[in-house]
This record gives sequence, structure tokens and C-alpha cells, in this order.
Amino acid sequence: MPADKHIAYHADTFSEAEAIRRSHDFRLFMAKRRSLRFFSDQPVPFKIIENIIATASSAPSGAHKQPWTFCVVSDPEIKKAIRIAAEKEEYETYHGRMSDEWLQDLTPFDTNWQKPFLETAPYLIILFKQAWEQDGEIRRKNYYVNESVGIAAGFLISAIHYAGLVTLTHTPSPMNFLQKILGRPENEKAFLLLPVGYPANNATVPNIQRKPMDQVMKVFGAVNREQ
Ligand code: IYR
Repeated sequence: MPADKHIAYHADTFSEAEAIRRSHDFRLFMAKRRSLRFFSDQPVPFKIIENIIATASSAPSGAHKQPWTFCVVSDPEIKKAIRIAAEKEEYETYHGRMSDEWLQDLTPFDTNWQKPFLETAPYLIILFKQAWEQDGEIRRKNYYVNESVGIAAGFLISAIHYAGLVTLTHTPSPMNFLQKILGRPENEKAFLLLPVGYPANNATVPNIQRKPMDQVMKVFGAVNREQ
């Protein structure tokens, strides 16, 4: 094995008390994140967009292939084209494609086919997954693409929150119009569309609660819960 195949790693470590405090602080910080549907048109420095995408691209991925492309749209004409195409699909989705159960499940969110935030938010980030890597004539394999891109999306959403901005994980369906409008190559499929910006002055969020811990965590083995 070449001597430089692996290199030393030095983690930042903390005392147990400090680590408990940090994990608690982070829990509270992340609990404040909400998906927003009402955006301000207040500009956002591009440096923030670059930083949050660099953070997202630091996510783990299958065989470290980083099988993603983040398209950043600020051009009003392109945003408008995306809105028109998304609303066309969403209209069909809300008027026939969604089951009664699905429509019922969406009642707390008050959503409909109209998506004004696609033009109001200063930036749209469209995350594409790379089903394979195109190297000239050669198609190279990517692995666990959905898992990898999903994790990167989680990093992105956390970074947006940490910068004091808001977003929405928007999934107009089907999303192939994004590949067309943005002229992305054949190996790239739209995965998520995230408007990014500040919340509108009068922004509201659905009155919903998160599941309690006993519904989301099952423990197998003895643990000291007092610590
Ligand atoms: N994509 C549609 C519908 C929708 C679906 C789910 I699942 C949601 O959690 C919210 C909306 C829309 O964006 O309106």
C-alpha cells in the first residue's frame, strides 16, 4: 500500500459535559428550522450561497463520487420560466394526479398549484443527481446516488438554517423540465428544488408538531439516561 493512501485524522473532541451541552444546543438550534413558503425578495450575498453549497458538497457519498450538481438561479427570466413550467405540472398534480388520501394529508400545509416563491426568492438552488458520470465517451458508475444526494441535501438545508436563511424542499413532479430549462446533460436528473432567501415579513408556517422521541428512537441495550 502506498504510504500516503491514508492520512492521519485529528477530531475535535470535548469533555462529556461539553459534548452533552453542544449536542443539546444543536438540537435546539435545528428544532427551530422550518420549511418556509413565503419569501422576501431581499437580496442574499452570493458568498453565502457559495458557502452553503460547499458545505453540502462535503457530504459523504458512495465511493466518494459526489454525484451531484447544484444549479444556482438568480436570473429573473429563468426563475419565471421555472415557475411557469412548475405550475403547469403542479396544476395537473393537484387536479387529478394526487389521490384523495394525499390531498387530505396536505390540508395542514394549505398548499396549491401556485408557486410564487419561485420568482420571489432571490435564489433557486436546483440539486441534480448524477445517475452516472460521463467521462468523454465512457460512462462511469456512481453508487448509492439517492442516499448520497439525500445526505447532501440535508447538509445544504442545515447550512441554510445556520446562515439565518430559509428554504423549502420543493419537488414539482415530474421535474424533467428543470433539466431542459437549465440545459443539463443526460446523466443529470433533478432531485430537489430549493428556493433560498429570507422569510417574508408576514410569513407563517403550518401549526404542526414533531413526533416525540419514543416514536422515533428505539434503544436495544442498557443505557444510562441520567448522564
Ligand atoms: N409537490 C406539491 C405537492 C406536495 C407534496 C408533498 I408530500 C408535500 O409535503 C407538500 C406539497 C407541492 O409542492 O405543492
